[in-house]
Amino acid sequence: MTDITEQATAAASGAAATEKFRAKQRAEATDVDTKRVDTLVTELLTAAHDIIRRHKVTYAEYDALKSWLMQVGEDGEWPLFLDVWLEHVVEEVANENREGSKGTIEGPYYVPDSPRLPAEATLPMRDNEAGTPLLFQGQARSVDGTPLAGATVEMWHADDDGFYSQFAPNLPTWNLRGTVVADDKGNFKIHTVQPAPYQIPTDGSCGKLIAAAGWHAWRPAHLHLKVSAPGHQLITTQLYFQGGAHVADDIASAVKPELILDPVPVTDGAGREVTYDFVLDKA
Ligand code: MBD
Ligand code: FE
Repeated sequence: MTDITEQATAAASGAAATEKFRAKQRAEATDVDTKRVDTLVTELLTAAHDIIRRHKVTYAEYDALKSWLMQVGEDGEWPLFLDVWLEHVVEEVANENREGSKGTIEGPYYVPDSPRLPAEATLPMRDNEAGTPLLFQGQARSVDGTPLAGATVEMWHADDDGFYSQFAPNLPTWNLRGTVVADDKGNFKIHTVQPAPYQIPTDGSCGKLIAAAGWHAWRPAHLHLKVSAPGHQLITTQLYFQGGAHVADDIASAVKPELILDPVPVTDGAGREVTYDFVLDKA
């Protein structure tokens, strides 16, 4: 029997992210506002023209850009590229008037309809899933303080090797993904394991850009969350860990001071625990 372990590749995770995004986009297709497209694309191109003039961009550089852009498409890495380097500003603008908890970017690895779980639950995981056990607990409330009974807390995160289920090979479909339904006081208790820092794929076009520019490819360890309740605005956010690698230099620029957790050792038993409440703006 041959012993070939399927490897995580930029092209495979890019293809999965592209497919997931297309599925979402089919449901959300919107009308085209010609004036708006004209304004935005003209300004974007004008900014590019200015850069070319200011830096006297050469034909060799223009051709390098052209082949790199073609490669991003072939690798399926447009979702990764855009979510790492642009989404944080879209999020900033979208949520500038919120009064409740901070949000941050969604990133390319969300999958809707993860298994529904009760208010105290363990995320789906393998037997002996690696990593420090983590108890993440808290309450969902409205901005006026009202507990949000039956709020849903969707969580997804990388495993101890930095891999996301459905975007890397050989992981159970819903590994470390779940939709926890809070109790009648808005409380939830989620048992999981602490994720590892995440390195974006280095073997594809985004990795090539990072190497060419002398950047690093890391995101700090993070939990992704979407919290929602009837009559309230959904929060898409991420939470990080105090003192963790790359909290201060996230490649995706998605860390905010309010989003840094500082879990403490559990009093009896293994692992760490932390309490974090979500405050939702009214719809
Ligand atoms: C991630 O895990 C992520 O959250 C983002 C935003 C980009 C790449 C990988
Ligand atoms: Fe992530």
